[in-house]
Amino acid sequence: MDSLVHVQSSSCFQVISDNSILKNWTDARDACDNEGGRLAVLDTKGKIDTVIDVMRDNTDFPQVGFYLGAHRPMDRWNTAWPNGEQDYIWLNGQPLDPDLTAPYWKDSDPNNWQDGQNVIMLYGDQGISRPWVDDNADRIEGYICEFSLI
Ligand SMILES: [Ca+2]
Repeated sequence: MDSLVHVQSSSCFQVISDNSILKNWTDARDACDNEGGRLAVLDTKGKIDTVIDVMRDNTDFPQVGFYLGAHRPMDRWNTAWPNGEQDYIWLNGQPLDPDLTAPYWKDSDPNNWQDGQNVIMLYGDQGISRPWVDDNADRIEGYICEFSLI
């Protein structure tokens, strides 16, 4: 299966992992917008756990990253990183809540490696339980769209 849809109380999510339609972060954001959704804003524990549960069943997960709808302000892309995780905002304009997100980061991330990491994705190389990484927005990867049900 190329994509999965899972319904949570307020949203459903579509996981895009088909090799033929992987995208960079900006194009992934636009693709979700064009479908009437948005790149996934995982700003509650319920949403995070829902998506991780979906990923557990996705055999592509270890090989493919999945962009989320969180980014550094664009005027800080590819710069040194003064504020760490606090630099990130969701596409709804809200900052990340470190108390919520801390358990999901891969060890050593977010690290803004080589000052070039501007967006957040789920990535499986450290195992499913701690899949969040900050990464380069230019990589061609999978992505997760969110559609509101309310
Ligand atoms: Ca990183």
